[in-house]
Amino acid sequence: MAARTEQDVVRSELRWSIVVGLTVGAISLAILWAGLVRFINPPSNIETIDPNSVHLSAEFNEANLGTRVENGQVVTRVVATQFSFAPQCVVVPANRQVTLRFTSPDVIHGILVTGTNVNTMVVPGYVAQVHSVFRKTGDLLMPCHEYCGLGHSQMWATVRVVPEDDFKPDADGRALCEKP
Ligand SMILES: [Cu+2]
Repeated sequence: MAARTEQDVVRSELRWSIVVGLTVGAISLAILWAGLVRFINPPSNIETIDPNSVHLSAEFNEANLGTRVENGQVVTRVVATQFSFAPQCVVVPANRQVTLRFTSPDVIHGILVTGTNVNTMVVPGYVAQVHSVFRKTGDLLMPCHEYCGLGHSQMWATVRVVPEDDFKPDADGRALCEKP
């Protein structure tokens, strides 16, 4: 075996630095692509709420949960709690921007809606907000993805995406999941 000269070592280091550079570049591109093309971003909304009185708050009281059209904007509110979501089903129109707002009165939960960019943690004391446009109609599964206790595996809800023409909020602007 030929003795390795300093030149060999330098060349080897150069090769590895190219491999590392390409890897870092690929990861950076994947992050940019997810953020700019797929709109998958960490939530940036910082908004606090008293977790002890979520059900009494103006926004997250029972009569205000679910989907509501406010000034032409579709807003969906869900409370994540051990071990269910309130409401268990929310209806949203396809191909329209929807603002989803979540909070928790007890422990940390996590929410994702399968096949969409909706994926956030729900931390007691804070309101988690995500914007999304649902392209495909049908029922999407919204499970809790943050272990929150013994009933965690039973904790999921449904996001019902309906064609825009079938999305009919009532006089109050509220839209509810119709019983199947
Ligand atoms: Cu949970």
